[in-house]
Amino acid sequence: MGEVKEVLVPDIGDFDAVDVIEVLVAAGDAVAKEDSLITLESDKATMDVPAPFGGTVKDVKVKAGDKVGQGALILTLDVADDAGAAPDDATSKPKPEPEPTGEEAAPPRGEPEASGEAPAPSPPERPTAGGPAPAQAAAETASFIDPSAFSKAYASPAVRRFARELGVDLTRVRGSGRKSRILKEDVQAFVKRSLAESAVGGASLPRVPTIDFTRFGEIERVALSRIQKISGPRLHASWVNVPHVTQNDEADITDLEAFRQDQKAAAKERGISLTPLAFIMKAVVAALREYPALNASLDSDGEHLVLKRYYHLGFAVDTPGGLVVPVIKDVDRKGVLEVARELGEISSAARDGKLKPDQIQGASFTVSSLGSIGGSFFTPIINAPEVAILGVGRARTMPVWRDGEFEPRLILPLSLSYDHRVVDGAMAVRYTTYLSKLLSDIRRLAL
Ligand code: CAO
Repeated sequence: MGEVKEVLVPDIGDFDAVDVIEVLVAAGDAVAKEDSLITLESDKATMDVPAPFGGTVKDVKVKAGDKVGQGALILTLDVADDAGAAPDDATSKPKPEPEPTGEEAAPPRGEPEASGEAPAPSPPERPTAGGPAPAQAAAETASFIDPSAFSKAYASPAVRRFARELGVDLTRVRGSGRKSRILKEDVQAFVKRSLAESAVGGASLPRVPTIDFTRFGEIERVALSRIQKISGPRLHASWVNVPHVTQNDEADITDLEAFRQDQKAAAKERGISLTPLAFIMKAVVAALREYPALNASLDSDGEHLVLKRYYHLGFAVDTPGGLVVPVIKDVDRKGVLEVARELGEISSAARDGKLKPDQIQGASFTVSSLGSIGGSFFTPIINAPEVAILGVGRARTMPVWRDGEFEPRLILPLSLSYDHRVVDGAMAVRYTTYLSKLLSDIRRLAL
């Protein structure tokens, strides 16, 4: 059994009572000289206190949440005989680490580089040639923290080390810890996100600046939902990979609406909510039959179009957890009432989070209807590798010039986004014109 030594909080510059935010060791742990023991946090920064010598932790005297000042007892160490240099002063300077910039390898301004009398803290990467001699270590323990380096640190040295190992520029990482401190998980999330982004198209994209909004006012950070985390990268992949063009058009659904109102009560008796969307889906499929290139996917060889002989329509559902896109299969083989029934059942399963895997797969074309909420035209993002998506806005009664006079007509806004590699503008507008005709005269749907 070696000698038991106390490890005290070293001089921490102008700060006299700082929070202990992490205790990195426990009784019984073997620590080497310079291993981090605890992490302290002031108003502006965090730093680790390293072990001044190696040994076995005997008794930890602080816990997370304590406030400590210079000279406070951190822990006692059972110092092994061969534990390396054991300075007389049982404190070791904390290790604030400067931001990982190009200046990192250089000693702090005005500090002699590797001098035995180094007065200011140095980053751990700095060559120590086997560690300082006892006299130097003693001199270092008597030194002050450089307050400017301290105030620059927004992550613990352990996290900085972790970030450096992964080549992560911490200035681009948003901290989720208290006072926006960057945690290890933030670095991991940043790496994951970067990998996902670079997988999109292989090229790196210009970056949106990372801003500390707390500089401008109060903020609240809310976690994205599971669905948002899944759908976000897919939407992004489509947006950056597929050259989108959106064709806006309108359909006069006055007659369709009159027919729907006529049928609504009877449908309701059968437990079916007969909304315009069921008619729109039937019309979409009839138009896809005329323009099969919109019910297709670009082959991964980039030289073929895969035309689908099935008509499975995805439809966007707004759920409490975010956007999901379930699928109604074989819309061409179902009647309007059957489609309406499935729309109701599947969208409530989606809202309850009860969709089965086969209900969210296999779409050949997607419809995104915001009509029950409001709005007119918008740019829906293609559900790639599909090549087109129809956005539907809210129908409004508008004055329409017909037979020499204005008539109030119910007009439905339509927005078709298409992959311009596959569909050209002429085909897109032919498709929406055809679709508009079908919706304006639903007798055509029966043909
Ligand atoms: N114009 C005017 N009224 C419309 C309409 C339109 N285009 N579409 C629906 N309505 C009306 C319906 O007729 C119904 O009224 P009535 O009961 O009087 O008939 C009411 O709005 C509610 O419809 P609904 O929402 O129950 O049914 P729906 O078939 O129109 O829509 C669904 C189903 C699942 C598509 C919808 O609930 C939904 O989630 N929409 C949001 C989709 C979305 O978020 N898209 C964006 C994706 S990109 O972020």
